[in-house]
Amino acid sequence: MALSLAPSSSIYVAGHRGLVGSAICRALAQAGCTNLLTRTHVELDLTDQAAVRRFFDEARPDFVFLAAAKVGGIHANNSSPADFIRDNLLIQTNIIDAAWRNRVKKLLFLGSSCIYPKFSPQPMKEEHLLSGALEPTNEWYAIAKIAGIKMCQAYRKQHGFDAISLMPTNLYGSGDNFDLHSSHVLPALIRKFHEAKINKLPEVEIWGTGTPKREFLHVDDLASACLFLMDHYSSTEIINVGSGQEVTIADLATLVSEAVGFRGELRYNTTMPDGTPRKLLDVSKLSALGWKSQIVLRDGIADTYSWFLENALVARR
Ligand code: GFB
Repeated sequence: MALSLAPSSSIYVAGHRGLVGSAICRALAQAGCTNLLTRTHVELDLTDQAAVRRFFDEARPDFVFLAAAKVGGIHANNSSPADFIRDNLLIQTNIIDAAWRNRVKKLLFLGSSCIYPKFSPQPMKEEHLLSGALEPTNEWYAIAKIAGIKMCQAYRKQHGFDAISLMPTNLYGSGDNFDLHSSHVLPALIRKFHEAKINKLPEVEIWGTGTPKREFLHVDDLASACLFLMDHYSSTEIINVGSGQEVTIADLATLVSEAVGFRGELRYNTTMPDGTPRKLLDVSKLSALGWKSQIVLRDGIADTYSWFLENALVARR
């Protein structure tokens, strides 16, 4: 049975300073939810089991949005596999267990589209989970996220804990990470094109061949889906959250260069990995529940570029 968020509900947003967590906080505030619990990394180290248990014992939230995670783009995933698998396993295990122990009414766990096999049929349906080998550049992160899904399912099966798991596609938007080593492709391209324009450079380097396809979802759309599913979904089955639209990296580069106003050349560095060739989510399950994304990619890129310009000095660069 689905539960409803009320203005007075006590809601813990884990990872409230990140791309996803900050968008969820904005959406909750817009929905009139005023009783939000947040803790910075300095106040609460989510990899510390005893500290997480203490926090839940004291704070006793009714609802939990588990948006805290170690995330990054293809290069970060590929070069720090130990950090990605360790931090994500610890964070999600500590929170899911402490939430159940403290009788949280409902928990929403965020996975990722990279949990699906590298050569999954497209678009990828929820039932394609664990049907083939993973993409090697991010299998460490993917395995941690799959463990999170299984933990939610196990706690529901054994304890009746209402934990749901959402699989978002590639995200972007206000508050993104613009560090060129650790970011995802969209914020990286915004920064590269912007700096090339300012410095009057003749070309911008794009990693890989430009042929992989990716589906992008604005983080405000994801936050809207999170609130919708917290209210309307209660199941052991995972559910995809995407825009249903994919573009090649080359087409994305053209869109971003137009938004930024860069007129030089694109140079493809094929010594950098492409990653999975395609990962388009099948969003028919979510559509059938009555939710669809609102922000088209061109508008979302313009919005993110504006955020970058206004926040460039404080953005994580
Ligand atoms: O966004 P991205 O880093 O992650 O890269 P993934 C997507 C594609 O863009 C790859 C290419 O083919 C990259 O080679 N690309 C081109 C670039 N130029 C750049 C650039 O300057 N920076 C970056 N970062 N990429 C991640 C996973 O996979 O996606 C995570 O590693 C997670 O686990 C996340 O699932 C959503 O889409 O390949």
